[in-house]
Amino acid sequence: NNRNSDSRGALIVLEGLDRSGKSSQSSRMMSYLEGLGVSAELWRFPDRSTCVGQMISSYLANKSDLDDHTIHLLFSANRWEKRSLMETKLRTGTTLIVDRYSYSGVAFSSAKGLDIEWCKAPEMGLLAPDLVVYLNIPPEKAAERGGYGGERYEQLDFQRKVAHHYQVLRDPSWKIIDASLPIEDVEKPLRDMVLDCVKTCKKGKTLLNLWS
Ligand code: NYM
Ligand code: MG
Repeated sequence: NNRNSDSRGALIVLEGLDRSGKSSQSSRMMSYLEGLGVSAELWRFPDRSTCVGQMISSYLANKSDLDDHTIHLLFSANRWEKRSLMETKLRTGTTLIVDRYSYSGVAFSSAKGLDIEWCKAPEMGLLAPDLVVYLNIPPEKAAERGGYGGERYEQLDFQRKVAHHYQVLRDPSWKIIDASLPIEDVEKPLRDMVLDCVKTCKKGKTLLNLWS
C-alpha cells in the first residue's frame, strides 16, 4: 500500500549550545527510528557539503574572514538551498531530524550584536519545524565537556551570550530537556517527544513556514 501519499514526515529540530549533545542525540535517534521502521533522515546545518557550506566551513575554521552580515546570510542561504528537497522529503513521508536550524542562525548572529529582526528576516519562508527541542545546558558545563573543536564561536564567554539569545528567541512551543543529565536520561524524553510529533504529522498536521 502507498501510505506515503497521504502521510507526511515530521520536521524535528534539535537546538542548543556547542557541546550540548545534539549530534550524539540525533544519531542515537536515527538508530532508534530505524529500529521502529520509521522512514527518517539525519540532516544538519550548516550543511558543509555544498559550495555555500564550504564557505561557511572555511569561515568557522578561521581560514577566511567575512563581515557578520555576510556570514549570517550565507548560513541562511545554506538552508534555502535545501528547502525544496526538505519539502519533498517531508511530503513523501520521510521524517527529518535536523541538527541546528534557523534558531542557531538567529541566536549566534544576534549574540554578535546584529539586530534580531534583521537576523530573522532571511529565514522567513523556510519550513517551520513541527518540533523544536532545546538541549539546555549551562555554558560552563558544556565547556567542561571539552572537545570544543577550536572553531569560531567555541568560547565560553561567547557561548554565554548565545545561551541568552536562545532564551530571547524561545517560544512556548519549544520542548526543553536538561542536557546536563546522562545521555540516556536525555534520550528517553526526547524519544517520547519525537514519536508523538511523528504521529501528529502522519495524521496530516499542516506544514507551515517560518516564523508562524
Ligand atoms: N551556526 C550554525 C551559526 O552561527 N549559524 C547558523 O545558522 C548555524 C546553523 O555554526 N558553533 C554556528 C553554530 C556552531 C557552528 O555548527 C557550527 P556545528 O553544529 O558545530 O557544525
Ligand atoms: Mg560545533
